[in-house]
Amino acid sequence: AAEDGLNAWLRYAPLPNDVRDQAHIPSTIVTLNSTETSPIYVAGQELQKGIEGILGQTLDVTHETSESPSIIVGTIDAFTAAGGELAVPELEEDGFWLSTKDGAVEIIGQNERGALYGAFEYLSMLAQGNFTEVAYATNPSAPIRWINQWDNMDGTIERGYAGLSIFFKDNLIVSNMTRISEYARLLASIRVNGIVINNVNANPVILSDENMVRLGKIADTMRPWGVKVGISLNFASPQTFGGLSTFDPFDERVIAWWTDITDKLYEHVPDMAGYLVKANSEGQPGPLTYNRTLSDGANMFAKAVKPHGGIVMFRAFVYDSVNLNENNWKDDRANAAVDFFRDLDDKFDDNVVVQIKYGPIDFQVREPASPLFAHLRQTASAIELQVAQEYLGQQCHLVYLPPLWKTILDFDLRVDGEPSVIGTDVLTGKRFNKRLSGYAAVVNVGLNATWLGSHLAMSNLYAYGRVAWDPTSDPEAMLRDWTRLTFGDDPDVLDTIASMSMESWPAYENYTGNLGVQTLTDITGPHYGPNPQSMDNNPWGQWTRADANGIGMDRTVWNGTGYAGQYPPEVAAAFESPDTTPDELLLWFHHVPWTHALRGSGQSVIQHFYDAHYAGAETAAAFPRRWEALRGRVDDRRFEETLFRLEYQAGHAIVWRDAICDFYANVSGVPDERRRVGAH
Ligand code: GCW
Repeated sequence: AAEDGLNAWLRYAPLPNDVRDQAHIPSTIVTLNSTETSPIYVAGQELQKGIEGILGQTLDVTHETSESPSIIVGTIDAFTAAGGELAVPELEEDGFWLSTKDGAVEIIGQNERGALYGAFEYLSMLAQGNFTEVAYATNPSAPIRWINQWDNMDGTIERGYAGLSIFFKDNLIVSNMTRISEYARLLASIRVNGIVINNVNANPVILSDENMVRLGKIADTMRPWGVKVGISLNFASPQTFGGLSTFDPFDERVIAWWTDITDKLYEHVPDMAGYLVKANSEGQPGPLTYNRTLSDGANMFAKAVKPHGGIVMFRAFVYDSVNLNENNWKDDRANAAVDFFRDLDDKFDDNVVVQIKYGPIDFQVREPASPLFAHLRQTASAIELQVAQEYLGQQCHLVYLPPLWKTILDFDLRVDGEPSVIGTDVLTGKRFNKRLSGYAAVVNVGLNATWLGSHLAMSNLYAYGRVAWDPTSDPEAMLRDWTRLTFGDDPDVLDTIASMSMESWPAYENYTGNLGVQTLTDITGPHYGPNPQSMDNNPWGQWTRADANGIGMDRTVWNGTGYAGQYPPEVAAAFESPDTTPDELLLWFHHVPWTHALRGSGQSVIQHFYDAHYAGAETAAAFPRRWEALRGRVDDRRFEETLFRLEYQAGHAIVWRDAICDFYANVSGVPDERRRVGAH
């Protein structure tokens, strides 16, 4: 049972006999590369193991092609060289062709990584008892599909809720690679092709000689799974770690130091993916210290990795928390990213990718899409999502995130009045003709045997990979696949998990922060639990401006912080007025009286707060009851562990409801029409 946790959606649980009987698959696996470190070899092993588990059939793996039908796995080049003929539609990097027609199975990748993805796809079908004949090619929406770990060198994890790091201990990379290899397998199955292993708040000791050697081991461990490794850098390393007197990116010694470090790293990791850099943000050092621009800083690293084929992910999460003042009506942290990056669009080297959090503030329960996506026409860009539920219940609450991500990925920025949908136009690179673009997600897997500390939270990790491959993926369809793979195909289990998960983010939004006011959690500390009073008078610029008269940030151009004007004209015009701003973002863009009537329901803002909180808590209260009905249909351990979490969530949702309702009843002085608030 413990193993089920580590295998996550790759359990390869036996199908029932009557289902097994319907499977007619070839009896041999042919791998067109037998080198043990190749993804093709790994694909062969995985197919063998999966089919054994799912169907109870033991297949031979060979690398000799033959006349009899087989499951053949290889690259398109190897397949053609072996005499295979294929009318395959155009495959792009990491793409694959899967055909199960005519009793044979062809799994053909554009490269080895793609072939491995195809093997996992085929196994996912089998594991779900899906034996239909298919023949199709699929390609990734974007070349960058990465994970960011916020793991610290001492083994703790920033915003980690599932135990200590699988990568680090005592300022060293661990020497036992078991969990890292298991993680790489999961990542390969969701088509993630890169991982940055250390926290963006980076400790330079990652660059020690011993850590470079061990980084090489991690890369060797992950390479067969097609996952490339990268690291986060601390901008001040030349000084704090290298002993130089400066870290000015224009200083020759600094440039030489980084070049040397980079060359050494590539000796250990010849295919290192690149660097991730958080600079001049939340106390981190950066080029601004020396009056150099952010692009000057990014380009210094870009030039160092360029000869090795590496890229630099440079975070757009730059803001000045020292000079923000809530008493100034025009001050707004949401403006920071565009203010910092707008004029740099033609200044970045071509291997720099600006990595942009989905919204302008910080992974809130609801944010508008970052307007920076509309400003970077020449600079490569990637979106940063968060699988770690930092502001979203920290894996103690069930919150299925793809519906939230979809609000961003489906958003049309209308750049120059043309369709500019973030997922399908911008992040694919198509809209602005970019070679590099894509996705990064912050993931906080730890040593916990469920990876994320919660069985149900794993659907977010699974769906992340699928969304990065295809941003139009349907949230519920992904969830149903994940559930069948993780819990089997009992229809009640499937329906219960699917419906609870689909209701979970709307419920969480209901019992936390509504109408775009942000999550209303404790931002002075753990980002957990209700703390609406912390959402004003704080130096971080996460404000609601709530007082006796009203609530919300006035971000209009005519009277507010001007943030709405950072969007292209059509979008800016819509956000400029409360009459055309969607209700769910009303308080993000406007400061309104408590009695302001919502467009949709006609309800007042304050009454909506009350009603939404009661509705959200009610949804959460039903979760444990709905789960209870599955007793005996899910193995005891996962049943009990999940029940525990859902009961906790139901209780905590009441804590949230009452804290928020009472707080705003006091601030606004407007009572609940239905007399619930203050009366319990
Ligand atoms: O919101 C903040 C988080 C920090 C994080 C930072 C960032 C890694 O609370 O923990 O630091 O965002 O994204 O850089």
